[in-house]
Amino acid sequence: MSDDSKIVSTSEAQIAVHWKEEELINPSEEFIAQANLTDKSIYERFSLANFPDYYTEFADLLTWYKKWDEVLDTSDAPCFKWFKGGKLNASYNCIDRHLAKNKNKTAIHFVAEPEDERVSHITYQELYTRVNEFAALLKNTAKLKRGDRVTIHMPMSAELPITMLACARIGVIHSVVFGGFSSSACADRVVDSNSRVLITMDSYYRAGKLLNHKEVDDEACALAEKGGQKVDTMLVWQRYPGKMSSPSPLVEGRDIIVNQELKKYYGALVEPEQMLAEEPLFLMYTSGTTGKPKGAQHGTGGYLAYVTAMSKYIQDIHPEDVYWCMADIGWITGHSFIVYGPLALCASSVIYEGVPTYPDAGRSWRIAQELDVNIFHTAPTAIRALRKVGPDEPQKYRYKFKHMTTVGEPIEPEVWRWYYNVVGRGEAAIVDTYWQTETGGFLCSTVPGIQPMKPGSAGPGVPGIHPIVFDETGEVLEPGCGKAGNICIQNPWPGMMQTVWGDRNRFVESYFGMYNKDRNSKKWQDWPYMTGDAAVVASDGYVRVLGRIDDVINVSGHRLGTKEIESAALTVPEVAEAAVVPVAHEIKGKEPELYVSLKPGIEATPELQKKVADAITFQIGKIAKCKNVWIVPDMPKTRSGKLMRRVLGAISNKGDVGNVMTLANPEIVEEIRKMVQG
Ligand code: 6R9
Repeated sequence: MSDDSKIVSTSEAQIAVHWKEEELINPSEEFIAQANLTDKSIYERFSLANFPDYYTEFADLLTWYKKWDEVLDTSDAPCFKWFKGGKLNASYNCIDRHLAKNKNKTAIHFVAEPEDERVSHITYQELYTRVNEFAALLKNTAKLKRGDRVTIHMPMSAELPITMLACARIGVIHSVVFGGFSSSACADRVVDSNSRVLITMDSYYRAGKLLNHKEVDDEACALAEKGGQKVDTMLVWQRYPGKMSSPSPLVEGRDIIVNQELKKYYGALVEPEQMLAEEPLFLMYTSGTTGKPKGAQHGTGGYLAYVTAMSKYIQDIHPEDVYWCMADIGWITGHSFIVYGPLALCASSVIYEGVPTYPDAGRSWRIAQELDVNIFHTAPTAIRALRKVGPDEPQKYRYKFKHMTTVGEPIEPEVWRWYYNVVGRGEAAIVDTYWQTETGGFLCSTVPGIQPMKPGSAGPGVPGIHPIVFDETGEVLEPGCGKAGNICIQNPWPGMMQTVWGDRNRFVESYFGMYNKDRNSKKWQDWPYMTGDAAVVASDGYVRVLGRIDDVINVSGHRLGTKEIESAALTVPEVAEAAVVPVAHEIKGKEPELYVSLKPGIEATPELQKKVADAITFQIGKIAKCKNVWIVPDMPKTRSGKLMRRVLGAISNKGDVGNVMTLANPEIVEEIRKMVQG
């Protein structure tokens, strides 16, 4: 998650990185033979010298009403406009254009949590019908029009992409808020985007419980009104069509039950709006450590072209594939790689309700087996959790992945190898995709049909992306120099956010503040995009992301990436998860402190603590010796599964843990605090 704290000195990151170089692993011949992209000349074609014209190859994957007049307009840099003057519609590209050949193909497999509900399969024809009907409702009942914003606070359901695509059809800008977010997080986003319509669902299942979701949004409406934005229409989808499964009463004059209202529009067709490429498609809020969340604004043509190309070339999706991305649609990964990318390619995309580990550790692999999923996409946090609860579980099921993705955090080589050997049975190609909410699609990854994999490294910039690493003075750190710095991207790309909704200045300062020398420059060369991540580039060009700039710890003038220490801890077989935080030290400046959780059934003992400490000294050296090794029952995590090092850091430094109520497991914070502070 990006935040404003990224404008910090990268002097912290001038480090000699002590992580041994991992061996390269080649994807199988079988994989390469079927891969979408095996032509190595792509890197030449997509060289900086050919920028920006090479990106028309991506735009050509889409169907346009009118081709663009200009590939890249830099006149309002760094708010770049891609494929200027071109006209298209995202819902048309994800649905209508597939009907002639593939109307009977499954677009969405929806897997409900209660296993006796079985899976529902929505064909492209049915998706077309349902998106048209809901678009008619949005237009006529909710009185929405092109350019309006709508907040969508829905759980994982087939109705969520239907809602998004219906908005896209009529040119309404959607702002999806992760379903697990609280009423106040939702209200902030309603206010910031000036949404007068909120779309929700009455209830949903999570780990065995049917949650009353409408209640959360009743509260969100009240809070939004206090914040200055009245929600005049709340559209409520029913989890069980035909009956309300929330005890919260309807609010007269505001609430409309979608499933009833839709009857007025059965059979309706709505012409897709011909959107300019640069018109916004959606907002995705991303939180900062300071200030209110930022609405990353993504455009229609550039974004859709970019995610379609990434799904095709990096995720290697073919129309005949069954593809499952385990993320929640409420995050950017779900937008780009459950909805827009895969559907633009006419793939079958799996959406599931619930959590991967309920009712038991085999759920994910059962879903994969039942639907014959062959491309699987998840995050290190889920991989670690699945490894923890059921390391041998995948072997019990019949499924065959040809390709797997990891995203969201650096992955420890140890965890990577379990993913590769056990989940992928040593056969599936893995791509480690490094990117951000703001970037729309991938920045760094291997192209699986061209390059070998390196556990723990994302890979080089994807074709067209030209990374560069700067130190805090703006000096370039050359690949192979062994030092880490702030990884930036030299060139704009079509998936890049257009601006922060309603706050151009914040966009400029947060992402370009440090390395741009002339705020009035109209040249793209003057606006390297600052990711705010520390990374080191090996001599082969592979990028290893160490974490946010502020995740780098300076110990006695030696700098250590928290990930290196965590990786070392994870080489101890009993350890399931590890997190390192910096603790202030009078003489050394900072000292790392380590938190670990153990695999099930393993007891915390002083011997084990010592074993972990020794592993770190062994793997990295005495320099990385931790002040303490705390064995905790679980790690504090966000709802999206990101390990909250900030919270652990506050505990270690006896500081304020801040508001932890939006965490997935707030109760664990107090337990750890007692353990550490006594
Ligand atoms: C897509 C997404 C972005 C931050 C990013 C970085 C971290 C993402 C990564 C990775 C190492 C990877 N990150 N992918 N770190 N390897 N493959 O996660 O977006 O939620 O905005 O987070 O996540 O620190 O800056 P977002």
